[in-house]
Amino acid sequence: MSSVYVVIPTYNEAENLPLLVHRLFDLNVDGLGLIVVDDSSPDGTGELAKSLSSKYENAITVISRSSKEGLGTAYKEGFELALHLGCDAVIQMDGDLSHRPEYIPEMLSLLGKYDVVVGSRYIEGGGADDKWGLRRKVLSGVGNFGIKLVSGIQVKDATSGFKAFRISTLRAIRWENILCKGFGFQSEVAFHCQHLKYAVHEMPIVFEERLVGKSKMSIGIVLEAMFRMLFLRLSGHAGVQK
Ligand SMILES: Nc1nc2c(ncn2[C@@H]2O[C@H](COP(=O)(O)OP(=O)(O)OP(=O)(O)O)[C@@H](O)[C@H]2O)c(=O)[nH]1
Ligand SMILES: [Mg+2]
Repeated sequence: MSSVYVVIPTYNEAENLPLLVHRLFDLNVDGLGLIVVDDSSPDGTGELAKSLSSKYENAITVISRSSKEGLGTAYKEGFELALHLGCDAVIQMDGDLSHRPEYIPEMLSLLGKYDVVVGSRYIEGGGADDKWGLRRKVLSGVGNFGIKLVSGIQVKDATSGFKAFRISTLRAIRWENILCKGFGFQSEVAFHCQHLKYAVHEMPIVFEERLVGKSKMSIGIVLEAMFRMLFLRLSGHAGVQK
């Protein structure tokens, strides 16, 4: 049993994964294990993750899915495995180096006080690096504002995909009711944490634009997030109860 699992969904991240894995294990966090959920990436990310595992004392488990099914379902499968294997805490993060692994020790220490820690771009000290041009910043800001408006989510960064959970928190969430396949998944989780009255703490992070590889963001993914969050708000938090 690892004490902390980091769950990373990947689709064509072969250029980013080796450096990410190196930086993660360089943190020397006790009992760190990695779960990579890969959707048969054409660039061989899944095979690469398996081959990296031997270099890091088999601390990497790879879930290989047969087709691209979205990061939301990938996270759910990764979390399920972490719960099954057993651990004290779970981190979720992107595999494109946008989320700096070096924030993880602080996130884990904050879990001593809080149920969930959210890496936040929209609080003092947080933000995005200069490579995020004005267009990207505006899109993200408007998307975050829109989602907060329709859903009533109070956390400042409602679309953050960099989070740390106590294992008890992860176990109590009804994952079968979280349906978004794209980044709306992040907001759905924030919504559930709020309605389960978890102690959620936002920690400032600087989000870094991916240097290599392609973004999987699409209009369909944005619309899915907006409609799903509106539905949740209107349906009176159905499915959130413990
Ligand atoms: N397994 C799996 N992973 C995915 C899928 N879509 C995206 N990912 C991964 O999820 C993480 C976030 O995806 P990105 O393409 O960076 O999307 P994003 O971070 O929302 O968008 P950007 O801000 O434009 O980078 C990355 O590690 C992707 O490789 C998918 O369908 N399946
Ligand atoms: Mg990204």
